[in-house]
Amino acid sequence: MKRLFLMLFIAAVLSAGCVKEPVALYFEQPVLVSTLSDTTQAVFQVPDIDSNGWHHWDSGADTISMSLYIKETAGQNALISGISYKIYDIDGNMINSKNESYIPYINMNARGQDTLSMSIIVDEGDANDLDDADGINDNVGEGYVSFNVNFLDEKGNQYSSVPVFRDIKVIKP
Ligand SMILES: [Ca+2]
Ligand SMILES: [Ca+2]
Ligand SMILES: [Ca+2]
Repeated sequence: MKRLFLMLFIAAVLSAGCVKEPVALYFEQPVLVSTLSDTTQAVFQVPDIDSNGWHHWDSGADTISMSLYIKETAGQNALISGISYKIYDIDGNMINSKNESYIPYINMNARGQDTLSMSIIVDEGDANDLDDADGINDNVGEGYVSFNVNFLDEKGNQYSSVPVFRDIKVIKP
């Protein structure tokens, strides 16, 4: 009889624990936090190859590789499907964006960490947009680049990390 009472007690405790389950579900999604390895202003030296000024469709461009340190903080496995970046002018207008997909996806274990790199390309068109946005057409401009890490949980739900920003500048070399 005592044993039966004990079993009922345990069952009661277990079922009481289940009541909290909907709250726990909220925590079942992976969370990826990303930080830039280098947060200093990145200076792009974009050549004006034909010397007619920076223009869209002209071939001058500069590329800088940027590294993102990525950490899973919610204790859930994740799959990284890609990184996207956006370039903004000094007023916050988006002037370009690019996605890099990882095939196959990169496994990120719960509480795991990884470092991923992405090449940021600023061409003459981007350089001209950044230059002109500050109101002075002087072949110097500033803006921002933002990064999002795109990932899935083990059920296939898709998420994106909170974007991180880095200051950028364009000059003619
Ligand atoms: Ca040009
Ligand atoms: Ca210009
Ligand atoms: Ca300018």
